[in-house]
Amino acid sequence: MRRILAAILTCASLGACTTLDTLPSERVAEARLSFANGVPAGTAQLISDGQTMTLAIAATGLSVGEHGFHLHTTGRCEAPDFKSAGGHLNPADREHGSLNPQGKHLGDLPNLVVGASRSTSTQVDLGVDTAQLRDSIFDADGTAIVIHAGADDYRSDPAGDAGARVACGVLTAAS
Ligand SMILES: [Cu+2]
Ligand SMILES: [Zn+2]
Repeated sequence: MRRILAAILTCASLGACTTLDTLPSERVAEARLSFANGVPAGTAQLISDGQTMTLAIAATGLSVGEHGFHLHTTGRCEAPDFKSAGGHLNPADREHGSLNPQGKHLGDLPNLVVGASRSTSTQVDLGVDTAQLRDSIFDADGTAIVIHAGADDYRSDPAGDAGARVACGVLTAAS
């Protein structure tokens, strides 16, 4: 923890926090996301500091606005609708959404917010311990990352009413 804090302070004092490699971290998995027409939509990396997991994503080519963003239960991205990725990653058998009293799914993530650049990058603390998440992500059928056309309302079961699946990528173990 002290090392992480030191790294954050260092990067704050340098005025640049764009790289992750200043943190004591291990790349656990990565994904390349594509739109239904095959055009690249960005990359995601799953990073562990040994205790927690962070998902870092950089996406591009999205429409302006908020986009639902989830881990889906099956690591298969078949265009055009990406239904092959299944529902949200949900090993604890909860309902969808952080605003749902019965929620939330392990795969529920905050909406991506996209401005005029049509691009976005963010990091999400997944809030679970590393071992549990590894087991869920690297289960027999793998895991996909999906970006939706619309915003997730964090409430509507089972998928937040976030609309069509516009981009998808399969998480693979980092080499
Ligand atoms: Cu989704
Ligand atoms: Zn969900």
